[in-house]
Amino acid sequence: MIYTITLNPAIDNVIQIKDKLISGHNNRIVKKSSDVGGKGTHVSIALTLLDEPNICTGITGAGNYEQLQKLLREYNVEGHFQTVQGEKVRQNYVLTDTSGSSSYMITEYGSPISRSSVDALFARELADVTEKDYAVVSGNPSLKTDIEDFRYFLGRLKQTKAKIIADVSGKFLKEMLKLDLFLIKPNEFEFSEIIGEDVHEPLTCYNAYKQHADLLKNVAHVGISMGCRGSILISGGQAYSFEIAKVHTVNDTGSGDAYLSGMIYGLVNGFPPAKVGALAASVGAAKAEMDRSSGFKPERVQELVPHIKYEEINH
Ligand code: TA6
Repeated sequence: MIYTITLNPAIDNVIQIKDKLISGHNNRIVKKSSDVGGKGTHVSIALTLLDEPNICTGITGAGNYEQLQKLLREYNVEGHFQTVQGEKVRQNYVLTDTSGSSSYMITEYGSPISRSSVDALFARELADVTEKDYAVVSGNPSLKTDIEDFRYFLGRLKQTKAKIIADVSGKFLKEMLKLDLFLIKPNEFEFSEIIGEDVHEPLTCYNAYKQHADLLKNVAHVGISMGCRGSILISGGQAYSFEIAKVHTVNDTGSGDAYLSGMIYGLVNGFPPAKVGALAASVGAAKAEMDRSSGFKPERVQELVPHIKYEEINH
């Protein structure tokens, strides 16, 4: 079973304005919608759309939880979160425009995780996790979280012996790299931050990966996404770079989470690396065509896969 663990989920208030956002001007709203926010929740939505069974869990506030549940159920996902009384699901804001350029994310900090909520999560929602399962820690806990409490969470997770997938950044990713990990999927900026140098092209990222092999020796599979410059996947001694699919971007929020979901689906189902990366790129692109933060048309994914250009780079 695949468990997605979101330690700081959100409700995304998606606002689409006409043309580009101009400061000092009255930017008219064309469309408003609410959607599921937070990264692990998006992975559960994507895996469900790919017909891959999964359990959507994590820690969140009890306030607004029913609204989050309602939004998840629109994608046939049932949330199994450990809720904390006196706290609420944070509200994020995603601004997009009709020009198809990138979106703006305006996010609340949310509430820090506590050891008591971690213990409750492992006593209930994660009680049955074993070494046969996958645990996807996707999305950082609130930046207000004490790193010792995150370390405590990781210690509990390590005890389950599950195969761990990490899509976190900064100090949280540095902590997770101390564990044996099944997969990480930083973007170019998150990868640059952990290796301490700026890399933004597929081959420079791959060379940097080789130069920092010691830092990443505990990670079985490494994906690095680079926006319009595509992505690379290093897996099973092979390395490939993938171009992005040529699609009309409506809202790129959540595309990274969708990309990760395609990678997870491919790896869990034993696909060869080239097929894993092509599927991941197709899911990420299919998401970008949608106006909300999550979801995509599965049939679009299948249409895009054969057109993803890729090449082997570990010469
Ligand atoms: O990756 C997309 C997304 O999860 C949005 O839904 C929005 O909620 C934002 O990222 C949250 O990012 P954060 O890093 O604050 O968890």
